[in-house]
Amino acid sequence: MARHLITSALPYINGIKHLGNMVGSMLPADVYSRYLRQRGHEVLYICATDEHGTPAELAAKEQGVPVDEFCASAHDAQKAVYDGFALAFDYFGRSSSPQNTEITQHFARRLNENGFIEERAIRQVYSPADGRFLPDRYVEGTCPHCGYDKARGDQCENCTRVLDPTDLIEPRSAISGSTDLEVRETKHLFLLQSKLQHEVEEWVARHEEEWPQLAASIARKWLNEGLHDRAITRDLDWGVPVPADTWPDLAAEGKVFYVWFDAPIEYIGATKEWADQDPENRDWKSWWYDADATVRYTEFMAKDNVPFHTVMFPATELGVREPWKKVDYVKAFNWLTYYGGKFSTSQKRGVFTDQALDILPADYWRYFLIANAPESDDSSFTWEHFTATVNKDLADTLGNFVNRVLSFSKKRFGEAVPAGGEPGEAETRLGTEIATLLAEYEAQMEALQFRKAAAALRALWSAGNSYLEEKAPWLEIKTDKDGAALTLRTAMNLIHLYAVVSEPFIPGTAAAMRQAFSLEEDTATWITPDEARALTTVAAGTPFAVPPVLFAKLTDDDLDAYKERFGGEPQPA
Ligand code: B3M
Ligand code: ZN
Repeated sequence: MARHLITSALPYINGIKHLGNMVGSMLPADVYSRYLRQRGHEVLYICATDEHGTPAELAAKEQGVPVDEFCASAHDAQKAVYDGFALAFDYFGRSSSPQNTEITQHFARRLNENGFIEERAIRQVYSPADGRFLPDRYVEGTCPHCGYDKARGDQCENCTRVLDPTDLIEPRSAISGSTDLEVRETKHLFLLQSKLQHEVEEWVARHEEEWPQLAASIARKWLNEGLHDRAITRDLDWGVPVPADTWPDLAAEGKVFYVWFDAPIEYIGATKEWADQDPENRDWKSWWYDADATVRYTEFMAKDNVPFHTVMFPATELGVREPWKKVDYVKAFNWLTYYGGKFSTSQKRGVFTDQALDILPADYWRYFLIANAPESDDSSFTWEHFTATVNKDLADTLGNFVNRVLSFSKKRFGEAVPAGGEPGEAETRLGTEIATLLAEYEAQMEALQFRKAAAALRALWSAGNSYLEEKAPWLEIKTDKDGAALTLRTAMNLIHLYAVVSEPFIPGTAAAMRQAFSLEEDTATWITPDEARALTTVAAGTPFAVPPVLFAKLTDDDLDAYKERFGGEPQPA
């Protein structure tokens, strides 16, 4: 059995994330982790809030609280939402932890010893109007590559190219909007990525064939443009301090590491946080340091984060010259749009994860988002599509099946799975179909093809409906009571199977379906296609209860109310 190390891009601390963030990182990582755990693999799913950098400082300033307090409460607020979404992290850490400080400083010292860090005097953008040096992402302007006019000084979010603030055409301060910008000289640490170009290329070449095209092509594009030496320190109060033992001058000036330097290291830092809070987890290093071939590391992220994970962080890890685990598989996502426009945190457009949970339970969102994940292309969220999907797939195909079968059986046979009848041709056919669809579902999950896995799951649910329509136990019972008992018993076995195989997608509902049956020592452990074929796990005589309606049908009034509250189409840009 493999040991699966799984991480999803660390949500930035300043504010609750929208559905687009959720579907491009944490949710698919959770679905995959749950699936692997069910299959009996050892899984370590690590995530954390990304807490350093200017946006955190500014958000704290806006609220009038110290930045550490701001981060602590913002972390708790995000964690509460993720609990609401039933994200089963093994640990959800904080990049401002002492563990991350320790490992980040260690990485920097090692990179320095190995000749990959250099102190350089640079000329940096200073804004007299703001009274401060402007960190890269607080200089805005026009991208020299694609002409996007809201490009940030660290990266153009339109064409994903990594930038320096001085590359921008017509730069301005993102804080005050001031265009009165000066360039002043100050000393910073530079990571000599150009010296690592060749090694990173070799490393990417060994992996890219296995990576999905989206991740591989972005990595390639970045390497082809050439790795540039980059400043990895900033003039901020909040961040991992430059260690004084190695760089006393810079430490005295209060320089901290750039947020993108310490954020990926927090994948390791959070694993150590996990270990430190529970002595049972003390072997954290076996996941990360000199890990053997049984450890497989999968990362989840949206496409704008790909360069940092496929090139920049691997360059750091390679330059450290210690055997730190590097990513095996990069699952990258395109954008989820809101009616074809951008979800925007800053412009508050779209649906935020806390609002989503206000409206409906997590499983509605989890299913819809994964079934429509922006895998091969961007995909668009609309309330029309959302309500139609909920009604058709969740309420009609799954929920109605479960309630119809259990209620009818209770009415005619009482509160135990009915006995009688022998499986015949229809059951054999159903068993074969189920085994085939389940094998398809497994294959798609193994390939991390979430939309296709969701389609296979939906097909499994549909197979139950077709069987029920074909056998029509409500008619059968008038002439053949044993036959009706067989049909209902078989359908109840389908419900139990659905409870197991739907768990990664809709864990809350899956638990309700499984708990409908009083089976001793029942677990959500995976069922193989061959085991599923028989449809006899739930034996005659097993007591059951009819669960409350699993999914409420959404009405036209609901649809109107959602559109009214959130806006039914994108606002003009
Ligand atoms: N926090 C994503 C962002 O803010 C960033 C991911 C870090 S992963 C190490 O865009
Ligand atoms: Zn651009």
